Amino acid sequence: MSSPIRILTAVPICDGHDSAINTINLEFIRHGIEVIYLGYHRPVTDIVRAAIQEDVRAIGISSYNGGHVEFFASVVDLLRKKGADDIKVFGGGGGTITHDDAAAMRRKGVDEIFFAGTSLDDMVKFVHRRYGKPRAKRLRPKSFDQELAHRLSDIEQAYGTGKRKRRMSNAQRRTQMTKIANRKLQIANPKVIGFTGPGGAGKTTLIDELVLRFLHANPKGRIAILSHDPSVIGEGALLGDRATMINSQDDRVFMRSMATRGQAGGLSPATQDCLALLAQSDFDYVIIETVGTGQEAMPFQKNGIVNSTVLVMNPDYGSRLQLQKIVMLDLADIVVVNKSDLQRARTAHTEIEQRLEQNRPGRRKLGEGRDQLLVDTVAKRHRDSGVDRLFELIANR
Ligand code: B12
Ligand SMILES: Nc1nc2c(ncn2[C@@H]2O[C@H](COP(=O)(O)OP(=O)(O)OP(=O)(O)O)[C@@H](O)[C@H]2O)c(=O)[nH]1
Ligand SMILES: [Mg+2]
Repeated sequence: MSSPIRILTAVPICDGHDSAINTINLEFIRHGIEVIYLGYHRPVTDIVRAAIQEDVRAIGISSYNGGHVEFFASVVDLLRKKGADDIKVFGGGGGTITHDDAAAMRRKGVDEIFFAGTSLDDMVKFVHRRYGKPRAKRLRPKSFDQELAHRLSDIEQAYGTGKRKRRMSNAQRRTQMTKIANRKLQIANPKVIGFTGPGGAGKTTLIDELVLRFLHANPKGRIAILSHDPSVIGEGALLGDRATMINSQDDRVFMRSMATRGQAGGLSPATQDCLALLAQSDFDYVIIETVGTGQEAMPFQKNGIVNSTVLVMNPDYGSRLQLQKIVMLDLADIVVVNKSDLQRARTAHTEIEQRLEQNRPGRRKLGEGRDQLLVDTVAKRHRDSGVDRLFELIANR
């Protein structure tokens, strides 16, 4: 079985018309395509950086506010400049793109423009026909990010085609790590931090705020993010975290979005190996975000590559009884009560504090017991003091 086609979609800068692309995204996903959605009001540089890091097959742009001939051409030109012209460009903009404009855009290297009245089915067929086959030949990577992106694709594809077992043994992983280490990527020793928690608790928003603080605190540092969204084997997925992560669209941030491709528990079959590769690469921090998880989830292996784990909780988890059932409350190094602006947050803090108290050294009948940290945040507020505190805790761990 071949891996799903991965494409990136976006709406250009100064354009808020996202309703068309949202409809098209959903149709693509329904037909087995993995769509990394970057959002609206996006500059050429963000689109090209994301496409290279995500190593997509093509970029689909939806443009309504004019300037499309120049905008599409700039995307094609920048891809060429970056040595990434194996990533193709296509798109539409209803009646705002005339047939003459479309002809000019094709001459400048755009693959296809879709006009008003085209059926969604025709667009899906186009993507499968044009981008469904594997690339004939890989271009030699021109940059560190490009090389890393290609290797992450190789790992993901090997799992997709069944060439690699669903989970490697530790011995196999060590061999793989040695092979990776022997290649040319610089070796570093980054802090690897795992973020998990229920769907919608604010993990992505929080990570983006932490990235902003990191970029300010370390003027030359680099950070990698491995982000997950759910999908079923052989089906498509909406990988939408980039649309929320505004601060993370930066040359010093390498971000990769992965679909779980049928694996339960919050991560993808290829995650461990992709994480191993990132952890061996030249980053100060590697951040991993799971999909929204349930009570039983414990996505990060004990003594694995992840150094610290952060459980992001929504204040609205139910009652104290629910807290007894959340396995990660025993395992996380830091527990965050996000959305502290909400009414129930104060009660949530007290209840979770009491729950963590049961894990403290001396309180546990079995095992050693541990000191866990509890932090309240409002991730959607800029300059939130709780997020500042979380950043300090992570930086000093
Ligand atoms: C809906 C709409 C809005 C909504 C947007 C909602 C949203 N969140 O998207 C609202 C009301 C908010 C809005 C606001 C504005 N709008 Co408006 N809007 C439209 C409208 C009516 C429909 C666009 C649409 O979504 N079509 C549905 C899609 C699915 O169909 P389609 O356009 O025919 O596209 C086909 C293909 O091209 C293809 N396609 C499209 N994109 C892509 C991408 C890919 C990857 C692929 C494969 C295919 C593809 O899919 C369709 C298949 O049949 C158009 C007029 C029109 N009839 O086109 C004006 C229009 C685009 N808007 C216009 C304007 C001027 C504005 C405003 C500036 C108005 C104002 N003065 O405030 C603001 C700007 C908003 C902003 N921030 O950018 C103008 C643009 C004029 C121009 N460029 O010269 C238009 C053309 C109206 C007009 N005739 O004046 N708008
Ligand atoms: N009120 C409030 N809303 C927030 C806060 N932080 C995030 N949100 C909102 O919560 C919603 C979900 O945020 P995300 O960051 O996407 O949550 P997530 O945990 O990454 O979601 P999944 O990846 O889908 O599990 C968004 O609408 C955010 O704007 C907060 O501190 N307070
Ligand atoms: Mg998220």
